[in-house]
Amino acid sequence: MKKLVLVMAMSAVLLGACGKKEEPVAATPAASAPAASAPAVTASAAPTPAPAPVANTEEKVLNIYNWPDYIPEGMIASFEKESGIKVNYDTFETNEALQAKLVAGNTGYDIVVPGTVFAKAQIEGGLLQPLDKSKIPNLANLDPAIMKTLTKADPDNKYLVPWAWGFTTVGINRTKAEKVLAGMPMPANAWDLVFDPKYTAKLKSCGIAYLDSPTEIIPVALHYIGKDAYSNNTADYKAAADMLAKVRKDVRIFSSTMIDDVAGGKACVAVGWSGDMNIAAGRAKENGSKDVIEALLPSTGALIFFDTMALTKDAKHPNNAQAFIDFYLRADNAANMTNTMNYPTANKAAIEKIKPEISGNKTIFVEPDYFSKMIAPSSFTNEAREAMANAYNSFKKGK
Ligand code: N2P
Repeated sequence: MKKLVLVMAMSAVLLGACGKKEEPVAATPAASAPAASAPAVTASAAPTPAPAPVANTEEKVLNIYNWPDYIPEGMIASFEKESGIKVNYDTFETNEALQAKLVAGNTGYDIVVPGTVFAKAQIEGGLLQPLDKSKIPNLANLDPAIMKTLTKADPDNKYLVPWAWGFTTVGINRTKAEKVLAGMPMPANAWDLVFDPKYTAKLKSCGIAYLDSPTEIIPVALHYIGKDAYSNNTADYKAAADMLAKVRKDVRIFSSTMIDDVAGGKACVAVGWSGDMNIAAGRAKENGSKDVIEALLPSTGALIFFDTMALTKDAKHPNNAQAFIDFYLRADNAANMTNTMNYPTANKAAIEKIKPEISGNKTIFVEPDYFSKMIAPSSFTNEAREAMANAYNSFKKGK
């Protein structure tokens, strides 16, 4: 019941931001996939021969490009074993890196996993191809409410299949941070820990880490200074860069794979992803550390992301890709992802298989009250994306 309420709250938030900003539609039309052949419906009593199964003539290979630390151990091996398909699994660290690959073309990848803030323009720009849904019966396991929210990026749910969702937030090693703050009280708004020089000047001695991507840092910086996280006003980006410049010297690590930095005590505060911060907390414990590590829920909200599987426009193994997507959409596999990676699944059939310590963790499955404060995904105009990249680069270079 609680989870249903959550999903409904989430849908309301995500739909609320509907149609706020539109990416200009690129000139290239989307590549079209062969139409799924629907079996003919017949009223005749005569036995109809079953349609001959279409042989999968593809070579037994599948190339997947996903985010790091996002798939349970053994999942690829078990797909390979049962399908006989050899999977090459590579990772990218930012939406920008994936976008650059897709734009350059000939990626060699069949499945990619963009965030919806980028996927919308990728669909419009013809960089992805529609799915043959007849090959993915387990799409029926997905939560219709979440699929509806995805129509903002993918109007008819033709291209995108949810992998997981989560949010960019502040992670903390409370034990180490409290020590260097030396009696200074924790702020109500956790973003102060990473954006207010009063805190960063102290916390730098135990290590401050930021995700290394304009579209992770700049939207939360805009939000922190009271602007729209998906602003279209270039002056706002200048203001965000000015704010960030004040803390630049205190930031030690820029990384999208900071789990071990946080778990191992190299960073005591981070702008990181919710699931990764929870993994870091668990890993520290496993390693025998007594430090308390937590993902925080800043009082003003955190930045939601939605990552989705899609076929590249020139995927050489679309059937193998669809077989993998179908495999991932089995309730057991989706639940395994959430249980081990600490990111919520959009798979409704998986929900009952999620461990109580995960479903009850408010920094993984946030409560409806908090959900309403969160920053819903939107999309950026090209101009805004450029302003964002400039603001981020000047921040990182320290000029
Ligand atoms: C998990 C990766 C989360 C991706 N390590 C954020 N879009």
